[in-house]
Amino acid sequence: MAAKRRTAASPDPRTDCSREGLRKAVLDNLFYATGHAQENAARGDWYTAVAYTVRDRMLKAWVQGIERIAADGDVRCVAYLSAEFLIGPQLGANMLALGITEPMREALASLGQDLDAIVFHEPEPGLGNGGLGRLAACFMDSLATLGVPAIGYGIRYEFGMFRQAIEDGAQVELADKWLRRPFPWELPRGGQQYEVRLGGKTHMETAPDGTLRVQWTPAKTVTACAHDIPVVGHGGTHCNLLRLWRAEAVEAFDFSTFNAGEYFSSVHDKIFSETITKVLYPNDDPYQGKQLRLGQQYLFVSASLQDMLHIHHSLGKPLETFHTTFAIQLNDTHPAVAVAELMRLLVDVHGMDWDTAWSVTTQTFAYTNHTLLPEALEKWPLPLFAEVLPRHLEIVYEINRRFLESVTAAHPEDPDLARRLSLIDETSPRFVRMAHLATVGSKAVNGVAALHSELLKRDVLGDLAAFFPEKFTNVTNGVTPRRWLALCNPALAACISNRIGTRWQDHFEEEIIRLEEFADDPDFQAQWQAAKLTNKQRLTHLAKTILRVELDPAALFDVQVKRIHEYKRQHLNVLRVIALYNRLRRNPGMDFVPRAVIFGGKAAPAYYLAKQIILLVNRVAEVVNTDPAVAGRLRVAFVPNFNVRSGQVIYPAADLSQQISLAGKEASGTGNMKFGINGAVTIGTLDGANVEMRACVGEENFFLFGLTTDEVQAVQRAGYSPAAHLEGNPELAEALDQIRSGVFSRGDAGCFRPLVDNLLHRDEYLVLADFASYMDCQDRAARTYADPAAWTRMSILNVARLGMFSSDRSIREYCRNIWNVPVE
Ligand code: F58
Repeated sequence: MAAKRRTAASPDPRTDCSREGLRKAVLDNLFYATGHAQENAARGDWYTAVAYTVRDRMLKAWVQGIERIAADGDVRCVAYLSAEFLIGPQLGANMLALGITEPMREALASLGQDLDAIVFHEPEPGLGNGGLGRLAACFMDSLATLGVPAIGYGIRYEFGMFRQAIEDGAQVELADKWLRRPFPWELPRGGQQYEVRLGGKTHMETAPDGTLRVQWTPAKTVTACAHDIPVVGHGGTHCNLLRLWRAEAVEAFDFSTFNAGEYFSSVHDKIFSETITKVLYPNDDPYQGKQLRLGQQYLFVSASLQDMLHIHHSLGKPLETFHTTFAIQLNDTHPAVAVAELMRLLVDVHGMDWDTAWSVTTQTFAYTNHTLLPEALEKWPLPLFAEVLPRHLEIVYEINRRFLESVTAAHPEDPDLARRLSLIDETSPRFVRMAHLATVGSKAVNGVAALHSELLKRDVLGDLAAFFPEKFTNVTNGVTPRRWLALCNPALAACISNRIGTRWQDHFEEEIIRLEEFADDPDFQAQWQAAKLTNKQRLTHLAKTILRVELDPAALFDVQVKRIHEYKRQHLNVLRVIALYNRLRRNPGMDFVPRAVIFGGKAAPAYYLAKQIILLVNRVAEVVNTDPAVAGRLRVAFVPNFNVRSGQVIYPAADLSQQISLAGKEASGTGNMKFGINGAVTIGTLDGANVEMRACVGEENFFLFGLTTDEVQAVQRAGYSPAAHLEGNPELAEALDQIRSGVFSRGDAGCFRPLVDNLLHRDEYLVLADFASYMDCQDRAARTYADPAAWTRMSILNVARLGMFSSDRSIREYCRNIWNVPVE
């Protein structure tokens, strides 16, 4: 009663969302959280004060969310296990979810502060490599928005994805010290700590009840400490949890050695423990087996499962019903050791019989695959696995023994099948195949786009899919329309909301289609174009300040931002730029649609050819941007350090989205969707989710080129000869020749030799085979762009018809078809 009376009279200063309330709270936090008075506060202090003010307003929903998970055993909770969560800057997204952006903007303006500048100041937690980690973050946003109880479990890397600098055209990696200042969105949870064992030996022991149990004597034990980040859904009522684990030494010092004077060995254990979660591995593909990485995977998996068992136990439910409390999704195979770990916890620690434990396990897990590159399938060398996880190897062997027995019994006619399906790759050296472990231990396996799921069944996991046909399914990826439209593109969002209201923000599929009827409306088209221009000016400003490259906002903004990889074919794009440049030089008076070609993306530090591609882009930019013959009609820019934050500026500014991977290589892609819902038209191959996007927007609203997956396979079977494509294509031959002879390397003829030789003699990703078709398609795109009404219509129809690519739709499908969790 008393509390109610206070609400009526004076609102709680920690939850008041009025302009005046926010203003007071920011000043209060400025003083008490940063120790600064208004006069001498720096931008970072204002950021901290605003962040704490917003966090206070999330805490009620946050605490209720945790209580709901811990108290309501009737609703199955989703546990999303992912080694990466690329959550991006939090402040803007959280204000949007709570609906307090505008009052906060006004409150800060009254204090002489600019909200946008403060939002832009926030360091970004780069806890992921790319698409896979960002997908996990979009899914967390959708789970909270749909009110599905969920915990995201992952790793709190001290150093996230490296910061990319470009020095003299080349990528340089710098450490990402995102925790230099305290991260205001996390709460360290002293109460949630679990011990995780590593290494050592196993032996049998007789339990008090007379049964034999395996005992694991580890070589080391480390503590996993929980750090919780709130994930608030749109509207602010539902809040879920992202629980990231940090490794800590069990004992800070081994005092016996310390006392003996061996200072260094005494701190060694502490250093080893804390190393486990020190740094994110920056390789997006192919997979590399490193002992520390297996340690990272196991640490977060073991701590997460112990945490779930603790929650399940606190609900008073019997262990046999664990799968009714949690549905665990394995985001790729990085957490797949969870299958063996849950078996160990149930059998070794809790004394459950193997068959019951296996039944619980296989009803708990589901596995999402994210790749079509066979070399990216994770496999661990047996000796390494045995050294880090001796008990788990025994469990894997036992799972495999039983599984292969069933394989041989079911298919006596195919004696080789057991070898192909085995969890162990018996080639020398021997490996544990993590995708096989994940598949055998899960009740569902999905790919991330329709084509990908088909190719998984046909090729990559063909034998497993034939053996478990009922497990294999598809859930096409999606992206959150909150961050990837409402937040990053306020100009277009306002234009949309003026016509169809704001309900599209959390009912995207249902509502956004209503834009279709305005596609030819001249007023709407004019507003649409104005919004795009605003966004292009924003990117122009960024390019000017950080790159000193002058872009023309009237030019066609033609953008390829994503990890740099040969299969994604940024070099196809560069060859095209060189060919355009040559055309302009040869014929300066030609009719030419001005273009700004923008690149961005990181290369894995040890990926030599990807780094050559970055250097080539920058060298081509150097030549093209300074050549008076092209007179600014063609510009090339490489935006350094592409990440979530810069993505939020780049996607909204694009006219043309480059999705040009070789068909059959990109599992889905999600950048394609982010561009699309921001009004960019796609030029792309029939790869990943491009296929479904094209079907949705209509073939007349998509620039298609290139070989299909089947054609690619046919070409490769017949014996592909890259050089053959030079004969009929003098533009291509000229471009390659220029790269080779030093035109784009300041006369150094050897500089790009590895890249050119690779294209001429190997060209695994058929760049030369698709070049002619790509050039033609680019010409079609330019002609269409020259007609603003036709282009704008395409742009509007792209947005209107991409409703299904909201991650809300993906999550509904997971809930219904995989997790068996109720959703509205
Ligand atoms: C990506 N994979 C796919 N892996 O390449 C992309 O097509 C898909 O849209 C996306 O997943 C989401 O499903 C990807 O990003 C990684 O970054 C791994 C990180 C850890 C090491 C191995 C690669």
